[in-house]
Amino acid sequence: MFYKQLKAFPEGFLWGASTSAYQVEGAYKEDGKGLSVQDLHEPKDIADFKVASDHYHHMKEDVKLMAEMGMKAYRFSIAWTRILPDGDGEVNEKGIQFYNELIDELVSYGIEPVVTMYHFDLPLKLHEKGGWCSRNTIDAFVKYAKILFETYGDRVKYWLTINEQNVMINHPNAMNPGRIPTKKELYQQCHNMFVAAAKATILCHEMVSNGKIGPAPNITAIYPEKCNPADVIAADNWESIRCWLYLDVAVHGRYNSIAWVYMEEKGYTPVIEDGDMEIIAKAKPDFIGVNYYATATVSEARNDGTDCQPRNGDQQVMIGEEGVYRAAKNNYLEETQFGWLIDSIGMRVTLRRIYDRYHLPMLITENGLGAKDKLTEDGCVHDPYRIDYLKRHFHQAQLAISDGVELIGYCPWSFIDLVSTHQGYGKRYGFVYVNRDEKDLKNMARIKKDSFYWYQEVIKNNGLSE
Ligand code: BGP
Repeated sequence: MFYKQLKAFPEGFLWGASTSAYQVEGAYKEDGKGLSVQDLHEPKDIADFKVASDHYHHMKEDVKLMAEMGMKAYRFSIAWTRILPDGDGEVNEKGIQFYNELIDELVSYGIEPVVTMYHFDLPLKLHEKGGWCSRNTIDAFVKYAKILFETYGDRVKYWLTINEQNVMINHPNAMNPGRIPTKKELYQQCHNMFVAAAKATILCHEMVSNGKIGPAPNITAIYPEKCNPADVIAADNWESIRCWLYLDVAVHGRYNSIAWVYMEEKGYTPVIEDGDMEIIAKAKPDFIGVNYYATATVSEARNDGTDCQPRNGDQQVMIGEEGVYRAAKNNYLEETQFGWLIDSIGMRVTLRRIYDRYHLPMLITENGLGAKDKLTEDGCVHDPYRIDYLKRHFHQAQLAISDGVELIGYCPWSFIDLVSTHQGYGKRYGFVYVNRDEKDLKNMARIKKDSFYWYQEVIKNNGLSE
């Protein structure tokens, strides 16, 4: 086997964990919060996002647990609708106060706040006025961004603009209650998000001293099924359309030619207004947030009406696109209980590809294992599968660092159990168990899983001990 000298995780490495507002907070219309598109979204037969893990009412207890685990960073999102209930109208002081208290609490324990400005929860009022298809949403986002930088910029140095813009474009169901937009509309939404994120990036640099800001897309290496060159082209194309498009615009300030030609051929090109590309080119991210779960494997499209074969609606499962690519099986990889591939080496591949293309520091903003965890009679949650999963991925992260990749931190999904986008509490990711299930809210007690204690050791040692 090829010998590789392992480098240590750098000093000050941001070992952390992630959540997002609508999946963890609950209190969906308390203290002046407006509704977001997620508050209308009630996944079939499963818990909705209205109570979630009730973090809104357990905030101090939760942050104490973060400190006990030793977390150096906490990546969370701010609910736009707590700050501006209508998306662009009056400011809600109680919402401002909640995040002030959360940030103060984190800082008091020496935990670095890493804030996602927008994680799937567009204010419903903006959605009703056209959502991201409308340029007004760009202005609303800029107004919201100014408030965030002004209010929290003294304590928050790490900012993420938009979570998984590429997932919102490729899997629009959950973000668009009512009619699903056409692809043409989706690529217009996408362009408008690029402009909004670019404006926020420029503002952050103007308003937050030492502020660092970047995008947080869901990136994954795409493998060709065979060494058949036609499969390689299909994999290249899909990687450019699904992944690089989003980082090329954010970092290089331009659409890549493969994605642009794809949009032209399909009739999806967005309207680009005068000045948009200048703003996009001027905005320079400081780092890249990477959500990585699994690689995908594809083969050449047949273009015979069978390329798209929907399996389930999950964001991580590729389904194919007519004339573009076919989803293929990768016999080298195992799957989770939910059909997501487990590919730790693929994470190293992905990180290397990103670094080669952009040469920016990276922060892993999501990665983790969704499983059907059980609270056992001994009052514990034994999750050796999660420990095994993370161990393998941490090892590959260390190998990537040893390859020269600049990795500044690792925030697994998720700090605590929260509502999964499709499977409610039947699919858990946390280091901390929340004692509730789909229908029964029980007592919402927080219970440390075995992985909690394991991760605590990893953080203490600044890496894996074996
Ligand atoms: C990412 C999202 C997260 C989170 C995670 C796990 O795509 O950014 O919000 O939900 O996936 O996904 P799921 O809950 O579907 O298992």
